[in-house]
Amino acid sequence: MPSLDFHDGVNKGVAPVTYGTGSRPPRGDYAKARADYTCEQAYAQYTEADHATYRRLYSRQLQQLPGLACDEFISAVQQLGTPEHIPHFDDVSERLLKATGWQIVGVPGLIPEEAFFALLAARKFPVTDWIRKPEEFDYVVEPDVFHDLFGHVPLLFNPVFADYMQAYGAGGMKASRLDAAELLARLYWYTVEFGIIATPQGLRAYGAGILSSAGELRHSVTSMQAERVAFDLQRLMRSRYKIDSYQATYFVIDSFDQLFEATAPDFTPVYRQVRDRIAVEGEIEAGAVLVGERRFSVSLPARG
Ligand code: HBI
Ligand code: FE
Repeated sequence: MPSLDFHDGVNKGVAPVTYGTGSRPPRGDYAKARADYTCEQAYAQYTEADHATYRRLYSRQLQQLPGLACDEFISAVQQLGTPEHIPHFDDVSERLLKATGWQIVGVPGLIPEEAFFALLAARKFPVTDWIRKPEEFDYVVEPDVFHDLFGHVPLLFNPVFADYMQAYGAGGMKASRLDAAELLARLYWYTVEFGIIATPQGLRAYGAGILSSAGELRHSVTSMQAERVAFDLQRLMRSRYKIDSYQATYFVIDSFDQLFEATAPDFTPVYRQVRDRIAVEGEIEAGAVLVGERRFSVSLPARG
């Protein structure tokens, strides 16, 4: 993800954070956050309109899942509880703790990388507590409770993916020391946020950015306009990504085991090799395909 920018004088508590270098202040109330950036879910502050927004987003997304989302996601999504209102984080946590030892914790919005990695390494997934306004129904700039909860939490019920996320957090704490945060952020972006998995039934989405997006879900799996290449750690780390449009390239894994195993070894030599290669050949632009690279073809699902 792009570098995080600290804003002074916006709030009194811990420093708030936004993506990129924009000057727009983040929306969350960072004054209520603890030192580790977590906060209580201000449940009583949700209005009936907030719950209605969640309900509408959930139902629009749910009906799109068959044939586009991976089975692991579809079978776990009901663990979020009733689609009728924004879930209580504590209820979801209780089920998640039993399934994979993960918990969800409230946060006011984006948090600094170090704090984010530390939470993941402790098997705690930060979930933004506020929800988008009705006028942002189709697109919200900062992640909100719908993206964080609906997009990210179902796969945390999968044991292999859950371990991958924890390992990512631990690796992140180390990457900060090795000055490799940007390379590691690409891994997060192209897997956790925008990952695609190949199944016997065809390509399916597992990335939260795709699964919480009304338009990108179909685009990522079926559009002829997008490139889909096999997951390759070093190729991925050399690849730039888009933050303001659908992805031009998606990386396809064969299984969550493959993802976990490919990312288990120490990344210290990987970062060095990737940097050396970038120094010689440059970065790979989003949407670029390398000579001889295998691309996945899409099979258009039957229209129903
Ligand atoms: N904070 N709340 C929140 N959610 C994220 O997804 C998030 C973050 N802070 C940092 C961050 N993501 C990125 O730096 C990731 O690269 C890894
Ligand atoms: Fe996300």
